[in-house]
Amino acid sequence: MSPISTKKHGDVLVVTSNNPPVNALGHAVREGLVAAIEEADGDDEVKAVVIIGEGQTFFAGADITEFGRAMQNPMLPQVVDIIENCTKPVVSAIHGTALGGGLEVALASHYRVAVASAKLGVPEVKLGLLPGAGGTQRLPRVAGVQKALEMAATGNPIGAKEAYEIGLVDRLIEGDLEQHAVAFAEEVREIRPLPKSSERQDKVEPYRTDRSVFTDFRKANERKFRGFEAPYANIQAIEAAVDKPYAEGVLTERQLFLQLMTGTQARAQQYFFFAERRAAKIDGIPEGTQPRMGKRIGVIGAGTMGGGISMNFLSAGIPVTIVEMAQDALDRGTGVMRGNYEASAAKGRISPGQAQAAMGLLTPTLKLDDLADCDLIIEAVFENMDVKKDIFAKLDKIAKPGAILASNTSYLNIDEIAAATSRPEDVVGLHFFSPANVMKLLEIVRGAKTAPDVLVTAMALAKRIRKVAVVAGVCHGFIGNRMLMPRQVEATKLLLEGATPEQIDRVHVGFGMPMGPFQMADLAGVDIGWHRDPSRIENVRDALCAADRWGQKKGAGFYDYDERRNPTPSPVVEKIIEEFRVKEGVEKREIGNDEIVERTLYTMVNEGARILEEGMAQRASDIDVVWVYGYGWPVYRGGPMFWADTEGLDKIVAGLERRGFEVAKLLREKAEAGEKFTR
Ligand code: 3H9
Repeated sequence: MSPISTKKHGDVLVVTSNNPPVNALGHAVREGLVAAIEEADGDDEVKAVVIIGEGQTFFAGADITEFGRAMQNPMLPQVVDIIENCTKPVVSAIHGTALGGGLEVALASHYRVAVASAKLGVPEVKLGLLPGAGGTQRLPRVAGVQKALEMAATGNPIGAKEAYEIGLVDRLIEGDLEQHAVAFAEEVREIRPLPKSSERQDKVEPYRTDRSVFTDFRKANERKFRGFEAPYANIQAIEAAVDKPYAEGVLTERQLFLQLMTGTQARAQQYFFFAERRAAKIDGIPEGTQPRMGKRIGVIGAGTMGGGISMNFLSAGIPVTIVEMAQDALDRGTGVMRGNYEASAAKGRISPGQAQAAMGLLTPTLKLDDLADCDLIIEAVFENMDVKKDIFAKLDKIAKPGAILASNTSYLNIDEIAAATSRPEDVVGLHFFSPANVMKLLEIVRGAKTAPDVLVTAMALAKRIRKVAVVAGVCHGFIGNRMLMPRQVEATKLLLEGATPEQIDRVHVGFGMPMGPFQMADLAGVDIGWHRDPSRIENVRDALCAADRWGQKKGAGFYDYDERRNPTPSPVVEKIIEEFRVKEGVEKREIGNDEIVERTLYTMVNEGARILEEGMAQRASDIDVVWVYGYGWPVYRGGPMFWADTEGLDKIVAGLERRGFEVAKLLREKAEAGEKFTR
């Protein structure tokens, strides 16, 4: 049965699409839309058409699962042209989201009406693409060049109210959408000529002589778009909308679309779209497992981590009880949180009312006993097993039956922590990344005895606080930090052998990481994990710490910093490295960038393979989600495991062997079998 059905309301033909979950414009939908327009054209009684979506949304875009496969006619560019060329006025009635191809259908319609909660956007850039069904040509003609640039190159949608203000939506609807859309269609049914967005010139014409909008936009977003191909292709296509007649502009759009579609970046970004959604699926959970309650959260520790974690829940409207040992630490912690909310309000990201409401949900206390009514308690004190065990033993006595007891540890053994309680099935790791109120990633660490409904609750809460969660097994450093270790070890060895911090960081930044290993150490603090004994100097890091070079916070670390935190290479560091080189008897040599890649990135892939082999990650794509959201791995390279696949696993194995590393069994097996990690 076709997902498209038609029915008449008087002389208006209502075309309804019912293709759950998101009304993607798959083949059957496209075919049905064309048939519906033909029906309208061929029926004299029909005077106007309304296109509307059944269920939660209007069309959320092309069907991404069709990409990379042989597509069947009619293709979307044909469909939208058929809609625009309908001899009767076509009204798109929008609720939920009109995204990508969905907005292109709406733009090809002669009119658009929407409910106020609807969102309109062209997120193709996030899939490494551009709107390929006339969207880059019609959007600037309707919404204006500046807005089209913002929407297409960032992929962020706009709300219906804004869309109405800029003329992208013709009327905002309150009440029943279908009924009002039909009434609107009745109003406009006699108007001729039909307004066609492809023919509009008024909003693009002024830019033919003044190009500054494009140069300014490119410049303003230089950092954000670094390394990505799609944002620039989007800009170029919109430039064509200004420079060329519509018929020629769409040819440029098509050419750029095909170029992107066949490239590695689009493949990586589309892979990642599904990887992110797959991560939410937890293996081995009995069907029908229901989440436990998550109405009140307890957080132990009001430091940077505890405060950040609390803010996630407060912002989502969930009350938090936060515990500290001393009043001044508690006051300091809550003060920082308040300051963060106020800063967000000052920047206009939230309203002052929202900031106040969030802080109103916080109960600060010095008594652990006050956590008795919490459904989930997250411990976020410093990394010390004895301290954590002590806290969990106390929680065991305080927490109500069924409460989930979580640790925010980044390395320690959850099973050992769970053993300090009489209810290990209620214990789970919730590893937030710093700054916890900003970073999207959450590692859910599944202990040997963690109950299925505890995992389901953790996943559901993660979604509520807008985190992307990945399930990890119990091992030192879980997925993310465990893979960071070989990188760190090799980067430090490379320093002694002759590479500089700048060279290694440059290779990583050139690869697309937001920063290199030494820039990251300086930002996080070189002193993290330091033994705090200035007389015990066993490596470069000890020497830096002993010399008070703790990173950005001290104005000196692997780099020297000025007052504005601009880094410059440090002669002091060079000297420290030289001293160690002599002491260790390492000979200085020229290090090539290839060697840096093989020793710091191939070794991460190798560790990723071990993690998979040991079942510490459920699937290779989960590892990629951890690295993209936790450490800023460039999404256009898909993540370390996807990247390894694109490099070629045999190449990775050869590189590791050349540098004398033991190759993980799974990696070798896959390379020999000609298989990939991610497909
Ligand atoms: C395009 O339009 C190209 C054209 O310009 C040109 C062509 C020539 N296709 O995210 P959710 C699935 S490119 C297929 O969890 P939410 C998704 O995988 C497209 N499947 O829900 C998931 O499946 P499962 C431009 C899709 O409520 C299920 O739907 N459009 C598609 O949190 C639920 O998804 C976009 O990029 C799709 N297009 O968010 C929009 N979309 O349950 C992409 C979703 O098996 N989509 N699925 O895991 C989204 O941004 C969000 O899904 C949306 C709903 C906001 C719509």
